[in-house]
Amino acid sequence: MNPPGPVAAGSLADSCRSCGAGLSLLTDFGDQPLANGLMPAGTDPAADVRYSLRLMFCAGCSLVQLGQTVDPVLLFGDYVYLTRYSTALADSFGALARRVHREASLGGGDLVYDIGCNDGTLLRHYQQLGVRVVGVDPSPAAAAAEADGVPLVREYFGPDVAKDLVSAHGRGAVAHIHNCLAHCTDLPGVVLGLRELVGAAGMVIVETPSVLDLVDNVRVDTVYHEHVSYFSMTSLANALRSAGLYPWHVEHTDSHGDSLLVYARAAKPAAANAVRAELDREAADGISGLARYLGFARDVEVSGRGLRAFLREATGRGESTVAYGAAAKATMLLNVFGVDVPDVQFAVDHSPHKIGLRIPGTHLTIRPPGELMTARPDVVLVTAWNHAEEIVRTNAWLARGGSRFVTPLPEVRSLPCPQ
Ligand code: DWN
Repeated sequence: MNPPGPVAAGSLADSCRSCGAGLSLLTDFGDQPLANGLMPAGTDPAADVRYSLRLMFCAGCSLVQLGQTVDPVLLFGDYVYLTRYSTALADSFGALARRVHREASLGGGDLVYDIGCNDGTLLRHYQQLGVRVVGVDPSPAAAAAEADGVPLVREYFGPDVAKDLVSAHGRGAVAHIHNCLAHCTDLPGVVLGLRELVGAAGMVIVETPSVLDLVDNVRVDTVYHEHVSYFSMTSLANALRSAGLYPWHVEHTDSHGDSLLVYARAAKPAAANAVRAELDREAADGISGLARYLGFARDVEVSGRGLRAFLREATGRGESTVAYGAAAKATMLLNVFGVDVPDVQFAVDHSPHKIGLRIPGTHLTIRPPGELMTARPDVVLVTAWNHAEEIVRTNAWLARGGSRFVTPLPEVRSLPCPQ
């Protein structure tokens, strides 16, 4: 197990952040470091601050959520994640902007909001389509958006910020929130704010990882302090309806395993076939019962044992392993499973905001991908598994040179060597 560091208290949630009902414990991951809390190289992992990390279930509205929250300023005040370095995700935003622009017949007079807009990747696509945009993001990533000419407000979003935005810029034809609703501690306030932004006529588009994908594919590395909520269509619909927003369409996207992409409006939809079908599927699958989630803790144990054994045997054979992608997921995988140097020697990442830093709770430093030329590891552990196809493609030379690319979850799987 990684060195125990100083433990700081988050604020304990004794009731559901969406509906207020009581919570049951699902899985206790102990004290873990902050996933994006990258540390200066050469500092001691034993000094890295840790926070309790427990998954809870609400029988009232089926929302899986964290049992405590960490101050958002600690999570996002020094945020190193920029969408543009997750190229597949950035490309998917381009396609989505063009599609919404077409299907909603957006014109120059229309306004698109993006909550948690990060470096403005999505909004820049709308700007290229001649649509007016406003982003909201309190993190340093927003500086990149501003540098690219994306108008934005550096605030933590909520109903008051929404009112100010509407009086300053007007109602939005569309309000996007991608991989951000799960980060919002004041869930009812944020959905009320979304309703305020779009009024009676506009559309809200939410993208968020699916809790069933988390449980069924043991995506334990996506459980971290930034993610306070883990949605199903059922729990998301409950949260949206509390603010008078009604889902009328849902699709699945693969930017982070399996995510829900949900379209909602203030008006009750005449027909919402895809939503109805998703809700029925989830109900048949026991989504509202604690039992549906109880196998997760055991599966996490099994996956951890498997990965540790794989890495230790490789080290035992004198083989070297390098992690690819200093993603938030990498921090959690390594810490929750107790993996560190020498079983994994270092990590590589192409984000200039991460290179030169250390993955918290571990001794792994983050180096530029170019170092693989000299290191030529026997094993490449693709910790940014949601980008595995692209990472293998851009490093085909390494695979053809004999390095084995593997993904860690739910069990260690070898990736085919590109022809
Ligand atoms: O919720 C969150 C999700 C949406 O995104 C955030 N809180 C943080 C972030 O999670 P993550 O860090 O796990 O995201 P990614 O997109 O899986 O991160 C991939 C990492 O891999 C980035 O640091 C960029 C890096 N990368 C690389 O070095 N070479 C990515 C690709 C595609 C590459 O070729």
